[in-house]
Amino acid sequence: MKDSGAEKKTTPTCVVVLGMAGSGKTTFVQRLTADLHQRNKQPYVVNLDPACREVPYPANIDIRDTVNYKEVMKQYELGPNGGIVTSLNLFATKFDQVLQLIDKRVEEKSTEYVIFDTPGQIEVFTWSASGNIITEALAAKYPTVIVYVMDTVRSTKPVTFMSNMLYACSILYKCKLPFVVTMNKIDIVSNSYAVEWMKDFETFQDALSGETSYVANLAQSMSLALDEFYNTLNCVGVSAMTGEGLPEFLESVNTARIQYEQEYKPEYERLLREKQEAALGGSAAAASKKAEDTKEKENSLCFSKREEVELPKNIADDIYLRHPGDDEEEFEEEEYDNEKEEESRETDSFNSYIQNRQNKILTQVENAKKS
Ligand SMILES: Nc1nc2c(ncn2[C@@H]2O[C@H](COP(=O)(O)OP(=O)(O)O)[C@@H](O)[C@H]2O)c(=O)[nH]1
Ligand SMILES: [Mg+2]
Repeated sequence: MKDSGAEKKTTPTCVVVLGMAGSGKTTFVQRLTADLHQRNKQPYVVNLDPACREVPYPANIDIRDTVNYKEVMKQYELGPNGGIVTSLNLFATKFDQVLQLIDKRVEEKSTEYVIFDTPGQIEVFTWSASGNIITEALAAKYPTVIVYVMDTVRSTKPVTFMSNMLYACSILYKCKLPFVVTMNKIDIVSNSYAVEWMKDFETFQDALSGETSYVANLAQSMSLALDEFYNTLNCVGVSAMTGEGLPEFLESVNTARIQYEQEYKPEYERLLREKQEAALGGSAAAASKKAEDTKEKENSLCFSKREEVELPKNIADDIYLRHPGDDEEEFEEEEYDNEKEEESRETDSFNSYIQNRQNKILTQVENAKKS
């Protein structure tokens, strides 16, 4: 790895690890954390998965210490997915405090990497307001890199590979942050097939030609579009299990950090300047109204979308937030009983049907009596 220099010591790179469920995000964060500790570069690690049973690495901040996702599910009658999304939304509203903790750590100790493990289901993070808030808030302050973990074993079919790449591409266009595609599990299947497909368009077309399904034509056209995406992509093969490929991965993160400095940051600053100039150009009255509207928001970097976060209407502030290490509050392990809930819903609707029916008959009898 290149020497990071004095500046880098005080400005860590935020590494946000995303990927499909089971691609190996948590295992990869565990391996990366252990590797960095060995290199005497203690990272700052944040777990953003509220439904993770056990976090297999030493997390400096763990969402589970703040939001109890099972309690959120119970109180708002949400299913497991709703519970996870709402928990992350709740956490995102407090993200300014997370930033303060990171700042504090960076001041106290040289920290090269701040690593974020995200929820198992990718869309919880990528298609929710909270994912946006978190990445935007981080990227406004620190060099931030998205690490897209891809399961090499599950992507050997050309169409599956392409679907995975399209997903990666959509995240790239959505967040516009530098990207490292991390092809994981190379201890089982080498990622060389994927590298070949990405480098040589014709090889991929050949692989696709064996495809007989109706999507084959669509896949061929899509792969043309993806060709451009592949050209500029940082791509690396790793094994979260054995640690293979980690030095190359750190190199890629370094390259992505440079891309952040050279591309993302100037663009971000340009947009910020434009916004400030527009605000100055407006009438004094409009400006003062705006200032009033954003008074509270200005103190934090993650204000921009706070109002977009969907929270249950009857939520009382902090009701589900508890403090790290408050072990007495340990939530009882209790399986969410879908069947029971379904049954109770069915009973309710049956009862209301009977009630309606009774009312109808009574009205008919009354009418018959009258006539
Ligand atoms: N062989 C192998 N298995 C892996 C690797 N990375 C993760 N796994 C396994 O893949 C499964 C899912 O991993 P996990 O980290 O929980 O995935 P997540 O949902 O993305 O966080 C687990 O059974 C891991 O042991 C790897 O590099 N090689
Ligand atoms: Mg995980």
